[in-house]
Amino acid sequence: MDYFEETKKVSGQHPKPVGLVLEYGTAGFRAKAEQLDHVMYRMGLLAVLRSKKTACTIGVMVTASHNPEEDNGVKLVDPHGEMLASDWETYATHLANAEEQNLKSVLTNIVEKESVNLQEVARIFLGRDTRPSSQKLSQAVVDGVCDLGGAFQDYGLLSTPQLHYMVCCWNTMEQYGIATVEGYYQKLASAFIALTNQIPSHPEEMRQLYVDGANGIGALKLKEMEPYLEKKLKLNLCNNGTTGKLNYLCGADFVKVHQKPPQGLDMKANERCCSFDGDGDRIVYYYFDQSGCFHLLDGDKIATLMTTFLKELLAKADLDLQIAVVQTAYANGSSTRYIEDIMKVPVHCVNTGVKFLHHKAQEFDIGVYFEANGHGTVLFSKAAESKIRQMAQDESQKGEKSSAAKVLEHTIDLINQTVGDAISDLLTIEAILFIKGLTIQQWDLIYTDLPNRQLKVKVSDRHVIVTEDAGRRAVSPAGLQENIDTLLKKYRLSRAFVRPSGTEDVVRVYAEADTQISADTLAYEVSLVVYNMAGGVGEQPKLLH
Ligand code: NG1
Ligand code: ZN
Repeated sequence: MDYFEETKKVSGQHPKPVGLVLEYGTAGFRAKAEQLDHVMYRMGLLAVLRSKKTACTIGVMVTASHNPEEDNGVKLVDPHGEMLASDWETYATHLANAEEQNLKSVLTNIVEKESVNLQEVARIFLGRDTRPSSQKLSQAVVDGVCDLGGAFQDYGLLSTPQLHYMVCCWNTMEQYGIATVEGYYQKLASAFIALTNQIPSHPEEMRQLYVDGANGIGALKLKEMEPYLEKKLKLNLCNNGTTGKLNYLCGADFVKVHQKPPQGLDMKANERCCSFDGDGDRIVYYYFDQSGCFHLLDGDKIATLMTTFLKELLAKADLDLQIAVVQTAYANGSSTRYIEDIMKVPVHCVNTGVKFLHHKAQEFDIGVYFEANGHGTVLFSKAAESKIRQMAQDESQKGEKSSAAKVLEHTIDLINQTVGDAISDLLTIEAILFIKGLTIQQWDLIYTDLPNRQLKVKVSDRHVIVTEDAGRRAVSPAGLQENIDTLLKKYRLSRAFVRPSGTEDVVRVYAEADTQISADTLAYEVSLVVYNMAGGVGEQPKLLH
């Protein structure tokens, strides 16, 4: 029998727009929703091959995260809930771009190269966000899965990290947790309750949290979870998707990039607020002070808070475990200096993209990783986890040592170790603030961010920019980096870099310096250099203040 016979018949129902070329980028495929039907179908096919290759369940998530509502996207989730292996990203790109008549040969090629056993059974878990296009696109994935005889379970609406969690649970025979949404809520809620029970009572305002749900799936899922939290936290949810548009003037990306609050959130001075992104895997916190000044606590501040908490617990429990922080070039220079010089915790800088942070963090007993945009989590090695659990359950241990080990154990259970998770991060942060008795203002004071600015430049081909050193230096086009270096000399405490985005057709520019005016001017000047040297299109960059 010709294994790929069915695909020949059905792929015609999911035609590829002529000339369309897409790439499996930092977060899978992303494009306008109407361009993606064939990609979804083909990712259904690829997921079956990946499942047969690994003899495990594979996840397929339909989402474009913080992108506009009109966009959509898809990514595959590997057996332990991690991002797809990089060789398979290349296959994904080939498969998505193959002309109809070449589909079979591209599939056969993957099977041969990877020695995929076609007799192996395949199982796929599906999830999707709340975009209007997601349901139909997810049906195209199902068509692909079914054409290659794969079994599937469609979870319907899920946050991205929930799907990662389901895949990991299933493939670990539910050692990680129960592979249902209730299982997820119960696991996280009981860890959160156990942690907050460490402190008998606290002022009412500590429990109040304002959440901007970006009008997306995170809002929906947080609402669903609320009853499990037994009123330990009073959540005021806005941008919950009932009226507003997904990610429009709201959500974590909007708040981080524009450094201002989302629309739809009525903030009063000193109130603790946070924003999710469109698929619930990022979170940033913020507040207004008495003088009306906006303070953002981004992924770097979150990483610092979590690392401080964990390091103090390790010391109390007298556990000799190595802890490290993983960041990207976008991490604020002040955070890196604080973690390295004051906290004496090693910091590693890797390429932008969660998979790079995740892999690096796996090298340590405890690896804390966060992107400045609020995507991150904490990984505990198997050995570290069992040491902690053993100590927590050892009845001969008494006093501070034993209670620190117990807190560490609950923290492990509260953190989604498969991927950054806005709900899990929210609960972890709230528990830490609660246990340490910190207000958001006190947390903010740990260090002061250097003023910074992120800009985008449109060029005709963003891949003319090639970088090295974790995206911090441009090696091409020739002379670009030298020009940036010259600009840097004009400003104090300055740092700037450019790199092609992996999720949008733009070049990203980042600059930081001693004042906001300097950071803005530097970002503008670097953008101009990019525009002039890397084939800028459309309007020239403008100086924004
Ligand atoms: P790109 O578009 O490659 O910069 C963005 C984020 C990444 C990551 C991915 C996936 C920034 C500067 N970049 O990637 O950190 O989160 O999206 O969503 O925030
Ligand atoms: Zn996201």
